[in-house]
Amino acid sequence: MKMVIRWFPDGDTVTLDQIRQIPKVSGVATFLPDIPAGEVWPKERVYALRNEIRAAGLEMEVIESINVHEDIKKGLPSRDMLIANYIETMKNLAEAGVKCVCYNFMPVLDWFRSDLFLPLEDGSFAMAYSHDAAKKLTLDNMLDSMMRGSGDFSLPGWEPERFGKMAEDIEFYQNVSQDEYFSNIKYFLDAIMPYAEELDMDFGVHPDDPPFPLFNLPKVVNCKDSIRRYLDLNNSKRNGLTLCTGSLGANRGNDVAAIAKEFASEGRIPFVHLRNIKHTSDTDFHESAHPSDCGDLDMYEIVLALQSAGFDGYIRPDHGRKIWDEESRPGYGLYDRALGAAYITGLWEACSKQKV
Ligand SMILES: [Mn+2]
Repeated sequence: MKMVIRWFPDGDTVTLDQIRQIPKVSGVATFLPDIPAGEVWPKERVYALRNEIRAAGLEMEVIESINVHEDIKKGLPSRDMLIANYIETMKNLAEAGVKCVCYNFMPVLDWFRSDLFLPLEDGSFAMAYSHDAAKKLTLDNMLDSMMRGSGDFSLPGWEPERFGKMAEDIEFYQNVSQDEYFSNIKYFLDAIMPYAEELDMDFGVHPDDPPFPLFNLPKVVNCKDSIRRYLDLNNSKRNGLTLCTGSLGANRGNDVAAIAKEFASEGRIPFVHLRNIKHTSDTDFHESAHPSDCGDLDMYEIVLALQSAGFDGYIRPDHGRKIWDEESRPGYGLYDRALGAAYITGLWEACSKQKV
């Protein structure tokens, strides 16, 4: 197992030198945020980023994410050219030593929270989701609440370049069935997986976050059955899952440890986002500190399931709370994620030493 921390090259409040000092962290999960979806990531930019990270004593083996252009998701004729660009980016990344890519296939909207800084009892702040509140939002309200909530920080997946066409895209998908959507996913996977094989590059699709439908958009990966369906679209072992415990755990019907065990034992989990959440109703939750007792997920069971299934990929602590008055991008400050990393390291060691 290798531990990484997500790092934003466009003015992160957290420095590579700080990340380097978190025990057991070997690298970062990062990306080139200014390159629009569908364009090739130039080799020199990829190498410059890799060299900056290496100079700080860290590795760039995980990319999160290469965004998939909406035309690919829609299955438009332009997808072939866009997929060719995607494959060029894969080649440039592989050459620079990248081994794992986290991406998602969610239509139009990436992750969403109704509150980016909900005050908790202990004085910390966490991201929260209310399904009733979310269902009442118009698209404009939603964009406004995410942009206002994040202050001056850019949010991954909420790049302003996407906003202009969102309303039109939502309309488009009203006539796209779940089956049609999955055939568009298959087209993409069948095109890129031969290259993933050749380049020794694992792909982990990120689950829908939250796992509930909004604006009647197709859902992709939100439970064991849909994970199975997604992985069965292309049987390459490189076609895997990013096990995001918070995203899957937001649906109370999901047994995250069982999902971890089943898919890790098949070698289909290259990357894990470990985070805990506390439900306030069947659909509503706020994110919590990483330890099991702080939320509803049994992190010990999940780590044990991964280990016993032979998991040997990358793990990162996921979103942290805002603590100790830190100013940062929501979910991505230093302090609570460093606490999460230390906790995961402890759990990992304890689980591995208790095994007979
Ligand atoms: Mn995640």
